[in-house]
Amino acid sequence: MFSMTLSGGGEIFGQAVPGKDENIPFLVTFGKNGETSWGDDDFNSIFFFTVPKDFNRQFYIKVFDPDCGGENDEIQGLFDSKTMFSVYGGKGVDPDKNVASRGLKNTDNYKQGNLLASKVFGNEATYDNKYYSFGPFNPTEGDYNEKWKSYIFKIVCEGISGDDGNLYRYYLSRDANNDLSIEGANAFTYEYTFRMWNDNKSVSHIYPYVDTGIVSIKERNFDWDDDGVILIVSTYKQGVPAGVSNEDDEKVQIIPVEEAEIGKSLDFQFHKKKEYIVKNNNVVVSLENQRGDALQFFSSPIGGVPVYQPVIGIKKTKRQGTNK
Ligand SMILES: [Ca+2]
Ligand SMILES: [Ca+2]
Ligand SMILES: [Ca+2]
Ligand SMILES: [Ca+2]
Repeated sequence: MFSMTLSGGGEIFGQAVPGKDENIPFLVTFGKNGETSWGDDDFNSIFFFTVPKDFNRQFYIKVFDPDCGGENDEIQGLFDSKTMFSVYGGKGVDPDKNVASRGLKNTDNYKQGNLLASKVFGNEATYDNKYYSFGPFNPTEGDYNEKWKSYIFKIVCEGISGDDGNLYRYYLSRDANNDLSIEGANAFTYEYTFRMWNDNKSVSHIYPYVDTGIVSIKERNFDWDDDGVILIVSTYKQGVPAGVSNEDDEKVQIIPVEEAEIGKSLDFQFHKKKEYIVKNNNVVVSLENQRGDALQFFSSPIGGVPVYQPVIGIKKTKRQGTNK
């Protein structure tokens, strides 16, 4: 069960988004006049933060480099984009209870919940390469989820005008001016739009959690620019290659899940192309189970980073659909 994993797992510090183990430099959201061929298919991004109910102090949701200009960001012509970040709490936020909150379909009203804070950023030196802190928030302002024993908050990033790419990161912190994590907190999303490193030796990771009842996963990647290989690693899979997309297209494939992978995280590994550097590659990844329900990616993998464990002398169960 999820709640057991969270509490029994001990030290989960998933407050940095992208997470420490993910090795992803930035999230990216383009202005709504951007081209999807630049790597963002919907010009918005939704992340959830979970704060355990035992934590009873105020906290902040910090955004690093919220502006679109100066350092880090992707210019198209000139910097003329505006990006709005909005924090939501209260009823309607919990994506378990309210599927629209996941924002996977463009028609979904993903802004349900109480708007706690919101700010629009343009090309502003004040916030360039610096943090802006939303908050303080009280944990009880979140949407309580009994299964996770946590309050859930949502932060929505929208490229409301312009065409440039805003690169940024989040951090959930006990302090406005320092990065002080909250024990047992975590962050997750359903659709991950991120920037790859401009380094052909780098490997980035995302860690979806395989809950009870999942027998297969439909994986979609968009605008991968044919940038090397995507491998799926778990305690059971040594490295199953996934189909890769190219320019402004998507690749979808079904990956069977084994009994041994239930209740753990998978490791989707993004190995950049070795022959030459695909520069400024932005990519979108989303997953759903066999019932069409979206799977979460946790910034801090539930149960830790999965390591392949060869099965020796034990008959494998459920061999169907084993990939080559
Ligand atoms: Ca910047
Ligand atoms: Ca522009
Ligand atoms: Ca930025
Ligand atoms: Ca791309």
